Amino acid sequence: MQLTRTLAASLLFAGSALCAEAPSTHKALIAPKVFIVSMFEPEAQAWWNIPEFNLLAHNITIPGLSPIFPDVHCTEDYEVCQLITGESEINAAATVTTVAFSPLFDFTQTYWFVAGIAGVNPKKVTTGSATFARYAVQVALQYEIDIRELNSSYTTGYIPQGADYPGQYPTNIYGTEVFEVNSELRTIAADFARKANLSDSTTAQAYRPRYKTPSGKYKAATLPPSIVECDVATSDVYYSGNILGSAFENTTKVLTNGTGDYCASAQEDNATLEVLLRAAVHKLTDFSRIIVMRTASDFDRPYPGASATYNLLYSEQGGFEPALKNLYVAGIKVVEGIIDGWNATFAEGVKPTNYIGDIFGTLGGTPDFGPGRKQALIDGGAYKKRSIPNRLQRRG
Ligand SMILES: *[C@@H]1O[C@H](CO)[C@@H](O)[C@H](O)[C@H]1NC(C)=O
Ligand SMILES: *[C@@H]1O[C@H](CO)[C@@H](O)[C@H](O)[C@H]1NC(C)=O
Ligand SMILES: *[C@@H]1O[C@H](CO)[C@@H](O)[C@H](O)[C@H]1NC(C)=O
Ligand SMILES: *[C@@H]1O[C@H](CO)[C@@H](O)[C@H](O)[C@H]1NC(C)=O
Ligand SMILES: *[C@@H]1O[C@H](CO)[C@@H](O)[C@H](O)[C@H]1NC(C)=O
Ligand SMILES: *[C@@H]1O[C@H](CO)[C@@H](O)[C@H](O)[C@H]1NC(C)=O
Ligand SMILES: *[C@H]1O[C@H](CO)[C@@H](O)[C@H](O)[C@H]1NC(C)=O
Repeated sequence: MQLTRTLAASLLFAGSALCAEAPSTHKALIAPKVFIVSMFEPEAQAWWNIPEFNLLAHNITIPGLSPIFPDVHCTEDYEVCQLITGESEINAAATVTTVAFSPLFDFTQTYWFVAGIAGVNPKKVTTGSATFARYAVQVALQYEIDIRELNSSYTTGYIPQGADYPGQYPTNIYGTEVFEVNSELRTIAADFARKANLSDSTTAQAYRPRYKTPSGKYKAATLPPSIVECDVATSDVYYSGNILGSAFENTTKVLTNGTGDYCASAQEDNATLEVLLRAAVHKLTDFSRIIVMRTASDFDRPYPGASATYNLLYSEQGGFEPALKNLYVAGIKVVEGIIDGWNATFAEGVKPTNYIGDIFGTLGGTPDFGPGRKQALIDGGAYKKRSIPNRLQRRG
């Protein structure tokens, strides 16, 4: 495999101008220690013009990347690289597939560092914080009926696929509903990030007290930014409000069998993880080397008394700037921690003690969520044999 890829890479370099700039080491594949996954330009720029390294030393154009982000960026020595997916699940899947399966790279020892901003659950975190996930849950992969066409038995319009009511476990499984990453690595990464002095804004400081309530249910939202280990939801739909916030909190619980702790919402992570999993099946990537960090740019639901539209469209929460800044401020500690500890720890890898992978158990082991490999494969593949009507035939 290694030989084939080296050969393919040489052929690529020799045969065409695919690279804006071909790496000087033609014989060796590019083997980054850390690969930063950014989703859009402001997240990417947070890592440019920093004193530690120059990610723009090499721009490598790869066919298949986003039309607006056509290059992978790498430092002079290729130890740290960065891609920019473009936003939402389709862009993330297409871009990460292009890179993960590219013959230019050797990713067998690479740490994938998803570093993006996110909306956050005020019960768990405040703006400016950096969250580190163990689970990523594709919360909107469900049926949906507008709540106005449902009766009072329904508290949300989202119904798990193959189920009748919210809160039930889905019986139609696509395989991307939940990913679980290395929780030992997550803790190490979060501890690195805790060395950072997080950035904040005066606007955010002025906004947070609005989440004070007598019960203290949003206490986390009123505190200064911090590092929090909690889970991320993925949805193409950029949602806001109490009902969807609560609905997806519940979906996370159901899909992770009660273990997941929903705190951040983004539009890409499960797509990225699905690709890294498919690449891991072919030993191109190591699924135990993934860190998912999301910094908090805004709240997913309003403070008590305010509306969902105000929260989404009109509020000045002051979290966007510090969230972008903290991608670098917290993230650089993670990158440096990995590189400085390479020989001692990270070259060999951090052994996970938890299950890692998807709901099918694709990488081996026994998922600690989902109905078990056997049933998941039945629910995922054998639906045609079942005689349950319409809703099961309409999967796409
Ligand atoms: C890489 O691209 C960036 C813009 O995206 C540019 O600023 C930088 O100079 C380029 N680097 C090289 C080595 O051409
Ligand atoms: C609401 O609709 C569901 C599905 O049609 C039905 O089973 C249930 O009895 C209805 N509940 C009420 C309170 O009307
Ligand atoms: C953290 O940064 C703030 C300003 O952003 C500064 O006032 C404070 O002294 C810093 N604390 C430490 C421990 O570096
Ligand atoms: C989430 O679950 C809680 C507890 O079961 C329930 O009270 C709440 O209505 C659910 N939220 C939604 C939007 O369905
Ligand atoms: C790590 O190991 C490599 C190869 O053995 C060596 O060249 C390098 O100096 C070591 N780095 C550190 C920081 O010890
Ligand atoms: C997760 O919950 C579902 C639905 O309640 C159940 O069928 C399944 O066995 C549970 N899986 C694990 C690993 O506990
Ligand atoms: C999405 O990925 C996160 C990790 O970032 C994982 O916790 C979650 O279970 C995944 N969800 C889905 C539906 O794939």
